[in-house]
Amino acid sequence: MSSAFYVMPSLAPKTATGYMRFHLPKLLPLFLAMFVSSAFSVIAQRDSVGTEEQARKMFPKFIETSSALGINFRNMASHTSKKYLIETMGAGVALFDYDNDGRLDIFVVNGAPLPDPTPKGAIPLKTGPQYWNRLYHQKPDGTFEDATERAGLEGVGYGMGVAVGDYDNDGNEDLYVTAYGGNKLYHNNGDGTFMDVTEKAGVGGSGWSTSAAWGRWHSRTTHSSARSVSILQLSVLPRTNSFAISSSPRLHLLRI
Ligand SMILES: [Ca+2]
Ligand SMILES: [Ca+2]
Repeated sequence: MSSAFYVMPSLAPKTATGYMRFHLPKLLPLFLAMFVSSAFSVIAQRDSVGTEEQARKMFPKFIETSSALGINFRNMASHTSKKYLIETMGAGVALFDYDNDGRLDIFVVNGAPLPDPTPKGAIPLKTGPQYWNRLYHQKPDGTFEDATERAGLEGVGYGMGVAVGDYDNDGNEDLYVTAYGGNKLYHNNGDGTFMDVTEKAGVGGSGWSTSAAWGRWHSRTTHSSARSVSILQLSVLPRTNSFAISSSPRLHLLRI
């Protein structure tokens, strides 16, 4: 704010005391106005800061931190001139605590190389680390480390989706990964590694599976005891029957 106060030279006093006596009564309203204006300015700024803080809390912004936190993953869709349908599908991701340390870890599904053109009936296979599925273990400081090889979760085919569920109730989350050409069930061994138990469980499927889900659909009481038995079932959504959840393959793995 700028201001000016003028007096006629002939009326102006010649001493400092005289100046004070002459000007002070006239300057008081100006000083008062400046003080009030400054006070309102401070209050307005404080209220503005408070409003911005409230806005930040109500509408938080997200910052892309993947690389900074150690996650360097790129989905390899292997685009061809034929533009096959599987190239257009986004891959799945799972957030789960595979080592039970209280921190969420990340599993991401990856594709595989596709010949251009791809011969009819050919099953794509992962040919190198750039096509691997990836498991990222979260460390105590919030950053992630690649634990794929240690866990044995590189995968084999053109991956699509992933479903997390502790199918054997041993306290460790297991993984079911869908793909084009066959799916995989990985049992969590509880020591940072996983075991491919697909064949043993009989849930490999075939063709092209996209989504899968674990669900505890019902429980029943055994005839031999009063204990309630929960059944965790697995349903897979084949691309060829995308309008209904398939009942096959259905996995029944029972634990109390
Ligand atoms: Ca964890
Ligand atoms: Ca388990």
